[in-house]
Amino acid sequence: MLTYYSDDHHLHHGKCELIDGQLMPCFEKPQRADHILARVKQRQLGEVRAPKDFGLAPIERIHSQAYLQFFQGAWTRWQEQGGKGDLLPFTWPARTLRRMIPNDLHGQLGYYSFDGGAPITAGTWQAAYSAAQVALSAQAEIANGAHSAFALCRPPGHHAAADVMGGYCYLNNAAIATQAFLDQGCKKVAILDVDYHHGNGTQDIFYPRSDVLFASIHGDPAEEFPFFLGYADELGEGEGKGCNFNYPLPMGSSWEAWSAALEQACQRIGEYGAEVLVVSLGVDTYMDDPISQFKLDSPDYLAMGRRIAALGLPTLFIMEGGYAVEAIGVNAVNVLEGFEGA
Ligand code: SP5
Ligand code: ZN
Repeated sequence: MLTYYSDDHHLHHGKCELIDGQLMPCFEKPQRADHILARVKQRQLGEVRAPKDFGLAPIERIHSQAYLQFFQGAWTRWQEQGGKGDLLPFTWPARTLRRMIPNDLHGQLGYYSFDGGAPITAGTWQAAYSAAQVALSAQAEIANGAHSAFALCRPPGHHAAADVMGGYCYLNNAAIATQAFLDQGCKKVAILDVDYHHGNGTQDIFYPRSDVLFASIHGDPAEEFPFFLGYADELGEGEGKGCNFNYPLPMGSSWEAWSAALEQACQRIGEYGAEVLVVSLGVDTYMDDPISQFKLDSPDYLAMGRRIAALGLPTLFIMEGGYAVEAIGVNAVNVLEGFEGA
């Protein structure tokens, strides 16, 4: 299968994040994509192509103008203020406060984010913009008849909502690609989110809609980030009722429990009658992942790919999380090789 990839991801390299009370080097770092790319080449998965530029229009189909303008201009504003270090939020409009859009940069940053895990650096906008173009380029490949394609996106996207960044995510690559399929005439798209964390941004974007089915297998939000979305009783609203399926699993879950959830998710996707499948491919379900609590092993990712392939749908794989950098290439490419029947 073809891989789309842009070196621009190197432009985004945040310095630190708060983990268990300590400032740690960002887990979401450039070496992640470098390792995956190396494995794609080593396994000769297929040609690696640079993305085309589809411009802002397909991104604006998902993200609000105000949010995009804020994100695109935030670093320059920070520099004009003499800002040192990464731009990070420190106050959010929690339940007791009003949802004002203040004038101040940090006030606006709080308004447009839900956690302190998405630092804005000099190159963050360009890296995120290029990641969205990578997703759109792989999407176009499938729209033009390919059975599968791999968007090696970085930074990831599934925690980003229409006007909210967080969880290492800025632009929702999977949602942008999904909307592109619909805008090109597809009637029903399914998104399967296998990242360890619930894809809260993707769920929120499509929650009231029946043209997208969202299914996510993840650490129980009662115990795990993002905590405030991803419970099993979230089934969609309005026309979207019955088009959202969450499979929260306990900490320590291994392939046995995980694959049972995958079976149920695949059942739903089959019943839904999707024309295309978008996979939010996170491999932070791996046993040695430094911030996650599932116990999948490398061969399990081959089985994951085989089960996804059995749906028989044209499938767009979009890279999300995975922080055990030494194994991330093997695990991500194992899904793709399993899919291809290798
Ligand atoms: C795309 C993606 O995978 N984003 C994940 C963002 C997770 N951020 C919160 C991390 C909290 C980690 N807590 C780990 C405790 C380890 N002792
Ligand atoms: Zn994740």
